[in-house]
Amino acid sequence: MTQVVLSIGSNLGDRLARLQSVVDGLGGSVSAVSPVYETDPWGGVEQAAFLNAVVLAADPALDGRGWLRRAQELEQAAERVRDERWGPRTLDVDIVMCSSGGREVTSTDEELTLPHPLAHERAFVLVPWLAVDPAATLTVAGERRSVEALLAGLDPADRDGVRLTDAALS
Ligand code: A4P
Ligand code: MG
Repeated sequence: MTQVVLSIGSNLGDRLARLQSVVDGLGGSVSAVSPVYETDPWGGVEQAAFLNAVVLAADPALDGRGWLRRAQELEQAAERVRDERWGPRTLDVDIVMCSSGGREVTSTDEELTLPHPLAHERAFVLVPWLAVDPAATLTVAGERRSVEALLAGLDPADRDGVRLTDAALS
């Protein structure tokens, strides 16, 4: 059994519908879904605000690569065009972390880096993740850290750029 934490985001078109397509596409594998947040763009590209959420999912048949394939299929279904790095997108599905048999899976492969190398710096990942799993932990530079502490260590301006919305994924 592998469990994953997925970060999902959209800033093009019907953003909420794009996020919902992930929950629908994963169906019975989904174990929890965070609230939806509107977030200032991260990464220095001038672009519209994102909607972001975090989905927890589990599937006995998928390993890390299998999850990456599922994530890319969901992006393709949302007509994602790979254009500018960190630029606008209909749907982005990133694997924040993956665990198998209760142990965190690590990978330094460029194709699939686990845990996601930038997740700990991104309030748009940490805020929804903490909301859906207050006890969440993430390994950063070989050290297991609570998501709560990682979030507390970010620039307050980054945290303020992540705003809870009334929208909900079902
Ligand atoms: N890849 C490696 N590891 C992973 C992983 N753990 N999960 C590879 C997903 N993919 C992983 O991704 C590039 C390659 O990363 C893939 O081929 C995959 O094999 P991509 O999605 O094709 O390209 P990208 O998304 O433009 O680049 P990148 O670096 O993945 O960007 P991010 O990290 O996805 O960031 N601001 C806000 N507020 N909210 C957002 O959601 N998203 C981004 C995109 C930028 N700014 C944002 C947001
Ligand atoms: Mg991505």
